[in-house]
Amino acid sequence: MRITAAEVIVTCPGRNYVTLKITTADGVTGLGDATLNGRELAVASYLRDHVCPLLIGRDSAHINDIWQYLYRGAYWRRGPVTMTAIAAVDCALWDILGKEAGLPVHRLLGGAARDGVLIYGHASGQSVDELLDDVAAYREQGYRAIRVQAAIPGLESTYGLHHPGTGATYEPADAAMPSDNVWHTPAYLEFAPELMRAVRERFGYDFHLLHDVHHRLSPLEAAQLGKSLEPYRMFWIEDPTPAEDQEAFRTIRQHTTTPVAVGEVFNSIWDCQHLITERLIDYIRTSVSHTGGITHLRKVFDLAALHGVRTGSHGAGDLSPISFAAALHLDITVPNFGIQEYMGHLEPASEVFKTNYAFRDGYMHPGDAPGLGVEIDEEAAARYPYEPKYLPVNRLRDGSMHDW
Ligand code: GCO
Ligand code: MG
Repeated sequence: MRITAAEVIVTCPGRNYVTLKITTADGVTGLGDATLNGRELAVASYLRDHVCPLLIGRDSAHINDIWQYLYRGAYWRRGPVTMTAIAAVDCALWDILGKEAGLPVHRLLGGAARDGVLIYGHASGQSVDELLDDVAAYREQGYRAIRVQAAIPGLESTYGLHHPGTGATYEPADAAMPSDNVWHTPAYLEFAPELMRAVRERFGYDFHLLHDVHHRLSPLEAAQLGKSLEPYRMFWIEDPTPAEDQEAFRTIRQHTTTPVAVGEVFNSIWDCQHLITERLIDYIRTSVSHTGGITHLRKVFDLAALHGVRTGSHGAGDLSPISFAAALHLDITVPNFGIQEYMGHLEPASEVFKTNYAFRDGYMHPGDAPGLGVEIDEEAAARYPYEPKYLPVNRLRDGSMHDW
């Protein structure tokens, strides 16, 4: 059906989200997530100023052609801003197609290949004891896979933890200007195996254990970490080194059997081509909304399937519920699915985004509503206008900037 409108909605129900809403001549609407954390307004402008005008009058069912038109036609290919904008268009068009067909998107993708989507939750603590209590709480809720992070002794602050007293969902983008975290690798390398030992000693091995390194190590340090964690049989260590250096993963691979995941900052298949074809990683973490949408992420996942690499998409709170729903529709269909991250969203987000996915017994289910199954309440969205919100930056003790 002919596209008659394309609008960008920016809202901040706890965290900034950018949503693209496409409307057809029949009045059918489709939604896509265009949120690029910390750089949200850049994508809003890219869409409003350079993409929305190009969509008017096109056939919403020509998803492949519109994708190619926006990718090849722009001259400037790839990059987080471009690929997030294209992703939003792509997801909105799949949403429309599903609504027109009266089918959930996973049915359009060939149907479910599993009963549910295995997810992992985020346990954290300002101390090991606090972390262990949080792991217990996730186990009680039925989680079968849990990421653990805890405050590193000797450092003033550690990224990726609940702020004391804030409850289950942590929110890393906490300031109008980026604050400084101070990082010290030796303290971390000493602490990480102690932390995993404490978790396994208390809870055993009957659940998947994950950990995020946030790109902070050199290849050899990452290899040391991997070796030191081998007794705790990690599901994965995530982002051990800065992700753009694909060759670094060869070094890690040569030294440890701890599985490695990477990809939340990738935007296209070209960012992970060698990682996948040379089998240097175990899990590819690219997300639907930062990697060109369902259309492009399927290609990444298919390449991964050919080379024994499984999926483990990013699902942090800085991806909106629309993105999370799109991930679930894809996850439930792909043969090489591994796991899906689920951080959840801060409470006001549920006033703005009405979702259909459901958690049962450690698995997520995308639901059977036509399309992606998420709607936006625009009046509620307007009650939460954009606020500058940034992640902290990371420095070493001598004041130099360190990797994120
Ligand atoms: C993850 C991510 C988060 C990021 C967040 C940034 O694995 O979920 O690394 O911890 O910090 O996405 O906004
Ligand atoms: Mg991460």
